[in-house]
Amino acid sequence: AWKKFSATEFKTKDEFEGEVVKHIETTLARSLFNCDELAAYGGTALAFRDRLVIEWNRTQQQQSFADPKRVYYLSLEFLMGRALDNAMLNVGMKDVAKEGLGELGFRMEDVISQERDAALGNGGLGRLAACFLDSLATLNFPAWGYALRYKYGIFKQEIVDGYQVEVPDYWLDFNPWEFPRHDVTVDVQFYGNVRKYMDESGKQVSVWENGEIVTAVAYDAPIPGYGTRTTNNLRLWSSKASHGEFDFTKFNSGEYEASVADQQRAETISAVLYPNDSLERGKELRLKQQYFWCAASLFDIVRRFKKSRKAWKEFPNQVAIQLNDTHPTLAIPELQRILIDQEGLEWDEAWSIVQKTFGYTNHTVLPEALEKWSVPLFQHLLPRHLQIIYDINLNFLHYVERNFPKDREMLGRVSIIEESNPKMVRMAYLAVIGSHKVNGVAELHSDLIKTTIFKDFVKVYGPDKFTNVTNGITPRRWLHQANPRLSELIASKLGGYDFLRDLTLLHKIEAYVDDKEFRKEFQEIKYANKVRLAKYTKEANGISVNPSSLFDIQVKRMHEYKRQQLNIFGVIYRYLELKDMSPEDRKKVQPRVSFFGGKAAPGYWMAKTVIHLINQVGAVVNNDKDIGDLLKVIFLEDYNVSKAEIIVPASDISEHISTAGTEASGTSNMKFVLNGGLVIGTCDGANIEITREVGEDNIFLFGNLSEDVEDLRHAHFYSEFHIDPMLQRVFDAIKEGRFGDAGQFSALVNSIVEHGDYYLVSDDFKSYIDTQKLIDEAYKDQETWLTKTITSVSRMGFFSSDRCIDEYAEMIWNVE
Ligand code: 26W
Repeated sequence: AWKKFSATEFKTKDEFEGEVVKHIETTLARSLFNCDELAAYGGTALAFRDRLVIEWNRTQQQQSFADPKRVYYLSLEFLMGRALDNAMLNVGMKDVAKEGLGELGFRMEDVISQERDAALGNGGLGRLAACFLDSLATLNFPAWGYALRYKYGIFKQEIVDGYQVEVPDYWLDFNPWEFPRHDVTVDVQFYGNVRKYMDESGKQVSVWENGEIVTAVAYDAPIPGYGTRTTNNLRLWSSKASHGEFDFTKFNSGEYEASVADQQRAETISAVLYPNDSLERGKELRLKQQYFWCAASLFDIVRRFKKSRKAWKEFPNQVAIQLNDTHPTLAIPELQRILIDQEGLEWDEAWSIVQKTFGYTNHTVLPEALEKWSVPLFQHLLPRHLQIIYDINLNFLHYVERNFPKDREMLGRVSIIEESNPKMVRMAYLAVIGSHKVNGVAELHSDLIKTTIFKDFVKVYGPDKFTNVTNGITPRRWLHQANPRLSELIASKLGGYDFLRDLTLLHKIEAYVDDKEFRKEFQEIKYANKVRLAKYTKEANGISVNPSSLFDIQVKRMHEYKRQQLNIFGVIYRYLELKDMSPEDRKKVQPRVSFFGGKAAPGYWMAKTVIHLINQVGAVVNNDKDIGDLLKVIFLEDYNVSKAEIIVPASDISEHISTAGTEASGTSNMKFVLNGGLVIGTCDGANIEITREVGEDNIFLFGNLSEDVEDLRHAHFYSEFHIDPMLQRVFDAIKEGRFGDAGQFSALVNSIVEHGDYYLVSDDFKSYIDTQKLIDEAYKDQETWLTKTITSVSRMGFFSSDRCIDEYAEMIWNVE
């Protein structure tokens, strides 16, 4: 039998301290006499890492031996946040460590907060991938994540004079969680040409040659599961110049500078995460990143498969590859290329393997987010892949032609190649054609993709190829770590922490909804979490907010479709109403703090304008003596995972107010409700399923429905379009210059007044304001409010990412 921990074991606080001291003095080569919090973090992280590594090695060895079907999750983004708290949770021994650190003179929270976020993602898609890794390990699935090791993650946001400024995020200074594997490398080719010839048997062979080679080096990070010894692997590829002959000739011939330049050019590939989260810009470097990562990952996956010496037809029984959006779609032609050009399989046999191997998850229906690459760029960078894509397309179009002989338009509509100038490769179509299952991320979204962007493909393949897997979140991070007191309260009633592994057990706390003690404690926890956020706000923004106010929070990427502008216009409206009231009437008003947070893509001017407006409104409202605590407006700088862990547990209300039909799912909506906050939201994404679970009485829905959006947009142009009068009041106040120079906000106002209000801000404004008033009234009745929040928490079991991963495993991956 395995001894659970064979090396560097600690069971007591003294042993733990010994480990920490050893690491500080030897691994970090620091003196104990000037040990600061950062060194304490380093020592603690390394002590826990030692224990993680043992389990990690064991898991990998056992998987190599048993050789089960593995899941590979290809995602350009993994928004992991901090690792130490999670490692402590999964290893256990956090209490021991807390005591030990105390003796060394440190507080656990301070030590944990020394760690920099691993911010290798933009938003929802990247954080979902991180939750999935947690669930895959917890559920004991043999699974690997594959991504790029960006030197710079998502930029750090600073607010200067109310404007967003981007600062580079160099996060790798000290990262104890990654292990460079200098022996695990893959050479990846770009550019070059394709030579075709007949071999002796008369078969045509293609050789892609004379390209530029860049080397991928693997960096691995352990992914521990909760309540299990399984520790999976996240493999990140870093690019460097290859040390092929080419380099050496240059070097030896004295072209030192040129060879250094080559080096830097190669390293550029994995240098920086693209900060756009829904605008495709068609940059060559981005396509290079995608191919570099797909080629390295597939080489690695195929290499592992070949060790088992199984027949190629077994490949899909050993390997499931999930494509997180279209970013890894090149993996499809790459696998086809490996199988036909390198392994000598026939086209049809290879293609059947490819289709059985891949599954594709779509995360957005926004047309501007759908990836397309120009054919000339493709031809230049990946000439062989372009040929393969043309062949895939040809076969597919023949099939369509045979089956839909009467619909001549169909061929042009479903072709992978868009006949524009220049021609474009539609990556989403390639992903659909190359996969055996396509899924959306919430019910409404999965229905929408079938009736809009993939409508014709439903005709071609039938509806069964398309399915839904509603998103989920890991309760380990988003309940237990972010809100330890709530987790403890729940555990005290359920007789332990089993609910962290089976979140449906939460339904049992509904029995305590009338229990006085429980209610009191639940309410105290919410208050304490609000105090914590108030304290943070004071430190970060220098503004005091009253924790007894209603905390209204909208934190997510800044985007017009998410409608932070609707929220801030609503705040302005509230302010104008407050200004009009008599001091007597003001006394009856429910005090509120409106928190905002989120990054705008650096080139997205409209989103940046909204940030500026929020800050300008804050500057006016927060300093208005008439208003005092009745209304505060806070923009929380640099929203990220670790800040979310403070922000999410502190909401009374959170806002998920996208134009109906535009937000694929949303996942923070789930996090807020799980932590005892209610939602104001549109009938969009997972809000709809949250409503189904918690009940209509426990959520504040408003606004137009997705089926009406098209007609409303049409009406803005072809009927008389009247701006909602309440919204007009807001615009008048902006135009009067009450929030600074009106000219700065004219494009924002005009997008609604002049340019058709694409996101239906005016159409939904009244309904939004009315619903906010309902919320003010409801909040005054604290007892009923509390009942709503407790009931909601108890009904959130469905939204665990564990449920979600089980669905993928069963419906898409066929793994146990
Ligand atoms: C090519 C530029 C680009 C980059 C990222 C386009 C699109 C993306 C992502 C698909 C954007 C994204 O994060 N989508 C979000 O995915 C979440 C997880 O499924 C959903 O909860 C969000 O609703 C969706 O916006």
